[in-house]
Amino acid sequence: MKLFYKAGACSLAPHIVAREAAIDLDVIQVDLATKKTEQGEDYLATNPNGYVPALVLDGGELLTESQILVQYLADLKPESGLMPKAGEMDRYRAQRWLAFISSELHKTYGPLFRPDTPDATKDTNRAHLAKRLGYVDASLEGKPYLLGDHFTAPDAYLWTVLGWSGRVGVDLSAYKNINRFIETVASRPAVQAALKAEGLI
Ligand SMILES: N[C@@H](CCC(=O)N[C@@H](CS)C(=O)NCC(=O)O)C(=O)O
Repeated sequence: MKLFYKAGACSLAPHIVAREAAIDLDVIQVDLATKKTEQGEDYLATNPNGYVPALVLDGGELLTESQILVQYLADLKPESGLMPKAGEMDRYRAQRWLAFISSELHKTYGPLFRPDTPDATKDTNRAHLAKRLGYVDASLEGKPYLLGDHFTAPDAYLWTVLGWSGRVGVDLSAYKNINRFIETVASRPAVQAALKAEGLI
């Protein structure tokens, strides 16, 4: 399988999940400005939407959407516990977090990176994030991870998205549980390995 990524982007979430599950992937960096892969190939021929992450399965099928890739990879190694089993209530709790992180957090951070986003829109997005991050912080009270004691795929996605905060003026200093969560996840060997592979440490 090939994972197309950009260092530190949302593609870091499936990359972390793959390493947590000990799944061997070819990781291929994409220049999002030129839409060229590190081999100089046209990335739009792989993913016509031009964004990362994209996973190309061994049979050639393309899978996209961060929240789907982390589930697909976790389900390849059910014994990893990275996604609870379908039918169990925890599965829906995990999917609920994935949907929340995608639609309430990820897509609100996105415009903060773009130079053409008006300042007023950026302020609106930061205010929206402050509300949602307050909710995340309260949800992490008394537990190390979103679902409790065990690290799961939503934790990888949340940690990745939170990591953008300093670059786009989202102040996390008020959120003690979020800050503890960031440190806990950062200390995981698979997370360190993914960061190293992406050239971030
Ligand atoms: N709907 C996609 C969005 C992915 C996305 O926003 N990727 C960003 C990086 S975090 C990207 O590649 N942006 C460049 C672009 O859209 O051209 C998902 O949930 O995975």
